[in-house]
Amino acid sequence: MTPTESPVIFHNYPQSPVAEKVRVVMGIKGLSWRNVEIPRLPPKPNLTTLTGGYRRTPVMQIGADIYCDSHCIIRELEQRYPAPSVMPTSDAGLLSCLSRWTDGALFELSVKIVLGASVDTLPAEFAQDRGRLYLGENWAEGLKRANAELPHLIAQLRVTLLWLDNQLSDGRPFLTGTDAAAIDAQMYHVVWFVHGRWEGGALLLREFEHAQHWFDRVSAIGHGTQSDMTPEAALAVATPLDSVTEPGVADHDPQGLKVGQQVSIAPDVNGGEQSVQGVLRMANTESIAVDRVSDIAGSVCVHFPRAGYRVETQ
Ligand SMILES: N[C@@H](CCC(=O)N[C@@H](CS)C(=O)NCC(=O)O)C(=O)O
Repeated sequence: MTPTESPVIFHNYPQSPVAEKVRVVMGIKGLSWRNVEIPRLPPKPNLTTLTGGYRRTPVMQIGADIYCDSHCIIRELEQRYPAPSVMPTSDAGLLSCLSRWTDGALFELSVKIVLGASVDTLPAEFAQDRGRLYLGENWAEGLKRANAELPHLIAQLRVTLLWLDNQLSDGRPFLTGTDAAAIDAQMYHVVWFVHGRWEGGALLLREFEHAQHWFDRVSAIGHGTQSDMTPEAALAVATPLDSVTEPGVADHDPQGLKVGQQVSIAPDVNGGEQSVQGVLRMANTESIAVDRVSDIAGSVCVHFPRAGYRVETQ
């Protein structure tokens, strides 16, 4: 199989809101893709053998290139499949800034609402895993606090729904105008999560007529065309292939990164996560990629965004 024939392989699970964000982007682009279902809780050996330890959801694989984080995935999809664009207006820079908020603070708010509201019914193992990932070392305390201050958290989210409603009140179908954009998916994944997983979510959204219609419209976009693939088959796709990523470090790298250097990369949050070790292959302002050897899939190149990730040199 030549690299250009390699399918988009999406490692995810149905309940993941961050995966839903990317599934909607694949829907906007009308892509055909292969679906590999991964476990909701670690260990995820068939995933981490590809990523080198990154355990979050989702991860995209194209041949021997592995893309971690929805920001990195959406950027790569836009480059490989530019039409239709998910940046259909001339606001790409501003919308990227806004997406740091939807994917960061706004998503974390929705996590607190969903976990805080279900604190008494969450399976212990799930509470411990997601608590530590999103609420730090004192996660048990954090869960209790989220439960106690639920009305405050909902008041915070309600403001965003009002802003969405205002943006859509001139009758535009999508947030930036007539065409669906990445920012629709980035806003939608938070609303989808709260709507589906907090019992008051549907009622809250119904307060905002334009936002409700927009939610239904984005939901009708669908996910493109997906077909299931086993994790073993996904690993076998990578085995005979090499990464198609051009090596090189762009000028003025603030960390002085160099091709061939050993680096470790991890989300720059206190989530108790393992860092990914590898040999630097490519770095520029927005992205970084390392070469590593998977014990099952052979040589792979693992990509991350620079924004929100800490790169350490050894
Ligand atoms: N910044 C990451 C966040 C990913 C994230 O936190 N995903 C959640 C699922 S929605 C997760 O990884 N949960 C733990 C897991 O799936 O193991 C991205 O945009 O991809």
